[in-house]
Amino acid sequence: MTRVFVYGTLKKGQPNYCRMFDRSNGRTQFVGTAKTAEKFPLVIAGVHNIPYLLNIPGQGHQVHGEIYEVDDQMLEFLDAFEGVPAHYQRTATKLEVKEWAAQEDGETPAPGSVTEAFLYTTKTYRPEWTTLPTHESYDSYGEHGLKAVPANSLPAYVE
Ligand code: PCA
Repeated sequence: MTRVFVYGTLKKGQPNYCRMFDRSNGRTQFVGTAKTAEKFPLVIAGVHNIPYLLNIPGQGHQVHGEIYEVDDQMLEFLDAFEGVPAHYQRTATKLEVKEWAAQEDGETPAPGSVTEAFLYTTKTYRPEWTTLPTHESYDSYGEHGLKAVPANSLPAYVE
């Protein structure tokens, strides 16, 4: 199992959450909520209004999201779905735990403790995206009005 931190359309209540729980894509288990230990610019960009975490540590906000454990099949699905490596790259990052779900096995980190997981960041962003407003917590249905445009077929991030 691999830990993945999601901050965008894969979060609970967001448009692609269901994909992580489609058993034909693999298996997923919720682990907890967290925020990135470092700041990153989280912007909404492109014709599909997609959230992108620009790989520029130290700028923007500590970004809030959810940690899931996924099996190899789901990890492969997510990598393909996120357009790795052209659109996003899967990178490891340190996270500050907010709340941890009770697990049968393994320890329960205290709120505020640091853990690690993979997340989808991008270095292949357009230069002008660095001037977009940054968000602390993504919500496709938020006041910004930039609702994510559903992609019905892969690749999801054709510009
Ligand atoms: N999906 C991934 C990266 C951005 C997106 O919309 C996520 O939710 O973390």
